[in-house]
Amino acid sequence: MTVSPSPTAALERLIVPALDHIDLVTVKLPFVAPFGTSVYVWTDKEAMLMRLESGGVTAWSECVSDPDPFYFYETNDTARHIIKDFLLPLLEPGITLGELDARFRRVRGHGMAKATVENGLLNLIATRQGIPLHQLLGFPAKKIMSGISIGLKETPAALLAAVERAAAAKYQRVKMKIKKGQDIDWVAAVRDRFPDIPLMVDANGDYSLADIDHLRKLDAFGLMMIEQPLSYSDIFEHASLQRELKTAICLDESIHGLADAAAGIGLGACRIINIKQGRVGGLMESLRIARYCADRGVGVWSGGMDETGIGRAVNIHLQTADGFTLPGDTSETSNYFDEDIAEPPVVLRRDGFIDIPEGPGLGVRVVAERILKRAVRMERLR
Ligand code: OSB
Ligand code: MG
Repeated sequence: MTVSPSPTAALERLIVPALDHIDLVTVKLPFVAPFGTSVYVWTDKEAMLMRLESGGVTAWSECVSDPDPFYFYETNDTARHIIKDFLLPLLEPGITLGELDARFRRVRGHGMAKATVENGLLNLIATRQGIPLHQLLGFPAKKIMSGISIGLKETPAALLAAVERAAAAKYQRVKMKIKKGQDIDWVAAVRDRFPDIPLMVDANGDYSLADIDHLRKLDAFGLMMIEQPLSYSDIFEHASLQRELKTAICLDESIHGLADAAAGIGLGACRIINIKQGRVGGLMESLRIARYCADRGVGVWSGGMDETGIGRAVNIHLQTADGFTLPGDTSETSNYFDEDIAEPPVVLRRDGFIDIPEGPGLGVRVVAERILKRAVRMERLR
């Protein structure tokens, strides 16, 4: 095993700029179709956005929480509370991002809230330097792999139609949601029709160890991985399950930071990790996990939270980092929204890859009129 130097050393030396204004703007965007999972069906994305203004430069970030705690314990309201009452008071111009990171560690958990502030600062610093975010993170531009997450459908025909569209668009892998009672037969139907498509399933924690014989049936389908089959809070039982399965387990919900990734790998609970930058507390922690996994031959990919164009761009830039060897949940804007709040939309190239949006910072432009049209709450914090 190689142990690489810290992937965040240079970022930790960056200086927090003075901020003239900090705003939180919550927008509500209807999904083109309901997104069904074993835990909830979402019909729109209610995203809390942060806007930082510093010396005439504006930078946006997106809190990836939902209004509800059905996927993760944080909600838009808990994130607002933590940001306002605990994180922003620690934000002092002139300190380093390393010092800010150390201060944020006193606040236990609430990674999505922390990531919102951190993402905003990194976007602001990159924008002020006139460089794209991926370059600030220390990685050259490259074409980004695509992947789609298909929600639970009403009928197998609807599922097959969605997979058909994904295959035609050249998505590099297809993830389908499963739940108890809507799993083996549905996967079999997809596999039957698409014998070669890179396919995986995501259970969002719907099963228990009592289902081990049932879950073993998934081994027949040549899946890339099974994402979070057992409880959202478990690592230990996933290790028991992984020993019984041929298919790799990927942990999503259980991974809140580097320590959880180390536990998952050390216990043999997973062979792949889904890094959602918000869930693990930001881009710096994501880079640490990606490096830790790469040093141990464990694949990682960038998970999605049905983000608007702001959060989607963050995920795209992150995937330039070493270690992101697997296609993630990065799909076209049109998969979620008729009209996003940022331009340009994410589209797949003809080869199924995605281009990094060009320009300083995130490379996407937030359209003010669309923010106003979609805003359900605005609060000036500073
Ligand atoms: O489990 O990965 C998940 C969306 C919301 C909450 C949890 C999950 C998801 C997705 C969609 O699977 C990912 C995306 O397309 O952004
Ligand atoms: Mg998942």
